[in-house]
Amino acid sequence: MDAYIALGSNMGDRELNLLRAVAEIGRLPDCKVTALSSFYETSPVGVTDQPAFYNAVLRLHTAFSPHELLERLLRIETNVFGRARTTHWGPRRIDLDLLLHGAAIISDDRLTVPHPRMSERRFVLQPLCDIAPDLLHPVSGKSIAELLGALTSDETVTRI
Ligand code: A4P
Ligand code: MG
Repeated sequence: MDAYIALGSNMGDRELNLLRAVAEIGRLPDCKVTALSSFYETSPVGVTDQPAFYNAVLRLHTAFSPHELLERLLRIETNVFGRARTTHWGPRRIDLDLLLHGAAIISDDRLTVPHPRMSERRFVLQPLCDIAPDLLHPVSGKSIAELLGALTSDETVTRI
């Protein structure tokens, strides 16, 4: 199954944090990173009074179920990056979001897939479009390139 994971960092060495996270995700059992976007520097969305982020997206070939994969991602956030859950949407060394898992549509108390805010966020759609422009969003049926083209937000997203 192909899953797409968004990576974000706005604390510490942001580029190194993304590289470390890609490596850790690639080390998960029976998982293989099969595509990786460019890295982007992006203006903060939501809580705007915080440092700029680095963002990227990868494609993972995996046998994990969506919930198992989420559990592994949360474990990397905590164990590798020592992430304490403090401010919602606040600064973090790493944030790993499961964007898509095949065509799965899930919404329970632990997991929502597709990620509920992915279609409005340039910092997600631009890197996702690098690696999967023709991929169809399982709910809207629109391609990633279409979703990106429809954005009107003034978020800045600069390839680094
Ligand atoms: N959870 C449910 N569904 C998912 C999913 N698909 N992927 C649950 C990952 N997690 C999911 O996440 C809280 C809980 O969401 C998890 O325990 C999991 O069970 P969190 O990472 O602790 O909280 P958060 O990241 O502060 O909140 P959230 O809602 O994930 O925020 P977002 O949407 O990730 O936004 N601006 C820029 N430019 N770049 C960014 O990367 N990121 C955020 C965070 C805000 N602004 C940003 C960026
Ligand atoms: Mg998150």
